[in-house]
Amino acid sequence: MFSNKEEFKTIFLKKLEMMYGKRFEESTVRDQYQTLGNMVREYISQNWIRTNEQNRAKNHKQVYYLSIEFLLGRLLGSNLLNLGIRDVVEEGLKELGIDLGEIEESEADAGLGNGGLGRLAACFLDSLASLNLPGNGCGIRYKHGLFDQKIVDGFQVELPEQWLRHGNVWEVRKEDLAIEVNFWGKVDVSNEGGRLTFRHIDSEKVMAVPYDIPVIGYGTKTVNTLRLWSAEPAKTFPPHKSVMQYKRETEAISEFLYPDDTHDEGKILRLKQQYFLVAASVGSIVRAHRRQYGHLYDLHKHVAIHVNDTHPVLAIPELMRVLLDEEGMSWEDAWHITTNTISYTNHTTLSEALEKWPIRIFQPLLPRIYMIVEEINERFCRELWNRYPGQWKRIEEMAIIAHGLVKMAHLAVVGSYSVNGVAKLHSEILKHREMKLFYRVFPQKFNNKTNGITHRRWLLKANPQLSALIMDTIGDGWIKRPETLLDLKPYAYDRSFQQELEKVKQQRKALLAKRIYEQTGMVVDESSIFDVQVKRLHAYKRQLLNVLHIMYLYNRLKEDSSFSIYPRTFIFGAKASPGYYYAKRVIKLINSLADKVNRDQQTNEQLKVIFLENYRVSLAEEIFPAADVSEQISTASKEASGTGNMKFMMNGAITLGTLDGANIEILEAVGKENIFIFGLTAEEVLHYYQNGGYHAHEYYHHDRRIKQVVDQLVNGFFPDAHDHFEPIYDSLLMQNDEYFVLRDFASYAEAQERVEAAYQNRDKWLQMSAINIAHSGYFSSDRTVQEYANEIWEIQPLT
Ligand code: GL9
Repeated sequence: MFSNKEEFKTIFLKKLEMMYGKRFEESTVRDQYQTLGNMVREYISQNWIRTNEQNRAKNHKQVYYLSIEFLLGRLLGSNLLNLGIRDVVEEGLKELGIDLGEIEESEADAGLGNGGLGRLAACFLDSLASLNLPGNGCGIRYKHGLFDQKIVDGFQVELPEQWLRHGNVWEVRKEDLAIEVNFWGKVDVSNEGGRLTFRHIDSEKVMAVPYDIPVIGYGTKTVNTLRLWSAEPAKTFPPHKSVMQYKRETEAISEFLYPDDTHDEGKILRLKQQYFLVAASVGSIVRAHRRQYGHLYDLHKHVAIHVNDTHPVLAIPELMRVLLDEEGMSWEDAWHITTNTISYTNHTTLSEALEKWPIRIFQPLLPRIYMIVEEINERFCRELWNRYPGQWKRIEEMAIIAHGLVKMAHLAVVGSYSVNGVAKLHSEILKHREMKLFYRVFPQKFNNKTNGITHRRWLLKANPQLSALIMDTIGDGWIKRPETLLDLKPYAYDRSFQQELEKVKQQRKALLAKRIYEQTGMVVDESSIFDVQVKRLHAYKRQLLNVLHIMYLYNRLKEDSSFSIYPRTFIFGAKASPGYYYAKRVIKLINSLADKVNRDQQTNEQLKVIFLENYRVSLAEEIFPAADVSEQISTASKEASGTGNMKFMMNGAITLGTLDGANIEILEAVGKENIFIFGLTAEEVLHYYQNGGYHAHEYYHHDRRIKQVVDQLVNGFFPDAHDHFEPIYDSLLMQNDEYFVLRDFASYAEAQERVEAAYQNRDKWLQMSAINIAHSGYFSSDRTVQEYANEIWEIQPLT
């Protein structure tokens, strides 16, 4: 299409004129963005077609990754990088007087996810394509992604997100491939020649229309597909509803992403979304398979369907329905195929996140699917009865349907061939605690796949400065083989490398300081320690521990004139689920603290607190490269993996963390001299829980630092607080501090002192930083996805 910058310029200008009927001089940044996006799509169109043809021609086994969330962020920059044309494009545009960076920034984030779980799905897509693996994503094309966050008077305000306002250059609508999805109605059972047949009748029909987005691999010809489904009215309207109401209810299915992070949202619309995703995805998978093979008897040999958390677990009964009712298979054949096709990842053990649907909601909405789940449950319970005769309590505990609820995690384990956790500790907790009864029955299903992140977005794209330094030092082999970042290790001890690394970090801190100034009007000290906690706001992630510690530092600085600290900028970014009352109060607390501390002339040269509003993928790309300290301070056992921890590490920040999730594996990789660990272990935490918790009051009374900061939540210390922080105070003292914030306070404060001392030994710190970067290759999602491909999906690369 174009092979040098002159050709690029010619085609770009011509295309812009054709698309907009105006001269380049009159074009807007948005026109230029659209033009460039269209050029990229044309550029890859042949490879996209070829990838699809190859998949068919070679009878390649394919994986479909079903996820209710894909947190993609922006696509232009990563597509240009993966195609290897970013430099040509950048130089060409520069000669036209256009800044590519500005064009990239005009792209809206595709924010179709809440946090780690959705971003993991996006990282996996990048790795699948880059490894030439035949893997496609299936999701929902929400009209509105995760809400935009504004901070008003310190409080979070949510605004509807509008990523599709100016259209989406990356998507292709494929109306001819729409799938009909059925809700409500009833099941008609008839006996046809001695065989029971089931017909779902009087249903309300919804059309699922696919929008395909190309997923471009790095330095390969593979272009996979992310298929996002949009809900539209069908041709036949339901007879008992007004057209308006039917249209509204139908379109509502793909209107909003649920903004809940790890909480179960027991709403009928949410269940509709889940079945909509699953029915459309399974429908299009089997349609393609039937066309190619004529039948579905060896579906499991050609297709793997992965369900990302329990949200798409209805894929199990839906595939059963297709095989039984549409293909006329026996239960045994259908069950064999289904349980050899579906695999499942668990992403959390928080009990409030385990999805349980009331039968009274489930059954009327999905009558045939409910019948099938009942049958799965009955057969499973019968098996359990044979295995554990008389142990009705155990069987009740393991049942898929019990006490009026359908338990989605149980259905997932019973109906799949693989169940994996997302970090070593998490997978062990699943086997030996959370799902131990299931582990006894199905030990062979359980396995671990430690999470990873795409180093192409989170290092190559987000941090071109560090990437250039790495390339100057060890070449560019790490882009394809991230484990070779280990070649950097000897340079960790090299003085001149350390100095270059420091320069890069300083550049990125200056850029973030600029962003902070633009967003908040605050001037921060670029030579202070940038200490960062960015992630969803959750009690278990313990932003509160960080806050209480900052309050303690502030108190000391005010009270003790002999006390001083190395200048520090504490940076927060977090969205709270709109209905999560406590989390929203913590956001207010961070902002009140920022207000108080930043205004204080006596301390503000040493201490600043910044809350960056509207944390999202594109903002994250500016934050990780600038961080010195990575706060990963969840209550041990609660954070299944974490993935931000890996993004920080890869950009040379040092982790300050608990022995939780993947922090443990980061520790194993870098060694204890290159990470700051504190706090209770998971075992200690779980032991406390078994014995009714610990005595928060004792820690409050016996440590005057703690007493002071906890009292300050309610004693007028925050002039604008009124009674805003009472719920936080109560969580600590009235509700006995479920997340061990006060219990871990002293240990955290001590670890923070170690951080401060270490930072001042510059050579040592830079050495630690380099060692972290060198060991971050293991945490690339290329490694993770390769493990899934080999050990779960059994798929081979396209060649
Ligand atoms: C999460 C876990 O809480 C994280 O620890 C984990 O890294 C990610 C990815 O495996 O999954 N589980 C979960 O429900 N969320 C996670 O981030 N939350 C959402 O993003 C919805």
